[in-house]
Amino acid sequence: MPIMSISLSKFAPIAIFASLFSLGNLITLDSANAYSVDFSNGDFQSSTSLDGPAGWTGTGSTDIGGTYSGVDFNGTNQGIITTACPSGNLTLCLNDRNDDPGTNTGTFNLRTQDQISASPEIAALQTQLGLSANDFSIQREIDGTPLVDTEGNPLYRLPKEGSAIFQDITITNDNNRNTQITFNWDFLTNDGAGSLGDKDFGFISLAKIDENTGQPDISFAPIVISLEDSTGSIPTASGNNYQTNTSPYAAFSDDYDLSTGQYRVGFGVIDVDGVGNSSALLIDEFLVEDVPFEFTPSTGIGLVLGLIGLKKLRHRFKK
Ligand SMILES: [Ca+2]
Ligand SMILES: [Ca+2]
Ligand SMILES: [Ca+2]
Repeated sequence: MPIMSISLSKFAPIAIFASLFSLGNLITLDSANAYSVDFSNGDFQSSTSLDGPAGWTGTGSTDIGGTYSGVDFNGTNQGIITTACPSGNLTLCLNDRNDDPGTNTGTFNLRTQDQISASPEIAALQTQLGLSANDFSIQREIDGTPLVDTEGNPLYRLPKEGSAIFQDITITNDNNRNTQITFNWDFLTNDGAGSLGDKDFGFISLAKIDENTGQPDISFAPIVISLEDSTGSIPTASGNNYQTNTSPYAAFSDDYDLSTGQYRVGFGVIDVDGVGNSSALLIDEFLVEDVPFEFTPSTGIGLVLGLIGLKKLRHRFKK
């Protein structure tokens, strides 16, 4: 019996410590140290403006609106981005260039906006998104198999032009938490694959921006993730809707180790190899938060032991 009482009195403080440690992860005890991130209009509902103050900035053929090409996310407004020229004579879109033969010129362009160069030599779109000139030169694939030259070196796609929407998010206090980015997306295309493999792609990009200079913070390596590529045979465009929508709206969620600071999140589409046969990306329900707490077995045991410990301690004090 004496042995039993000694083990209990030693056990209780350890268990309480374990409990507080677990609760510290579950509930941020000090609100001044809570994870905090600012972004706006992630559902594209509070504003359909793309001029920046309402959340999103658009560059190239972009818009916020309802159903597009027969697709929407639960019937609500969404972000829309395409790689098609308008009719007219603009800097890149010269002489009424028709990117989608078989349709009227400008059918798949939004707000009569020119395309933005995405070639590594000019890299205008990369610069606006805080990226490096080669960040869209992703490796070529044919049906998911990476392509290499005769000496085994990887072959890269040739990005030509594109469009994007972007906004700057600010993490005021990362509190050593990872950041979870989630959104829903759909890729539509009038393009396919050529002899050199998959062509156009929709992407999300992430770059860190120096809050004082507005220039990219090179301490953070920019991230570009291809969401979907144009594959298969190239269809013949007609009507007002894109020819290929291989799957409906999909969900994306991933965790990133982002320190406190300002980040530029971009969504866009790139024409690869040539400027014709346009593609589109639809985006909705963009959300940024700290990675939600998960009740793992170890933290669960900590909580349970802590509660036992508190009960024992209270019992001892009553005695
Ligand atoms: Ca929406
Ligand atoms: Ca184009
Ligand atoms: Ca194309």
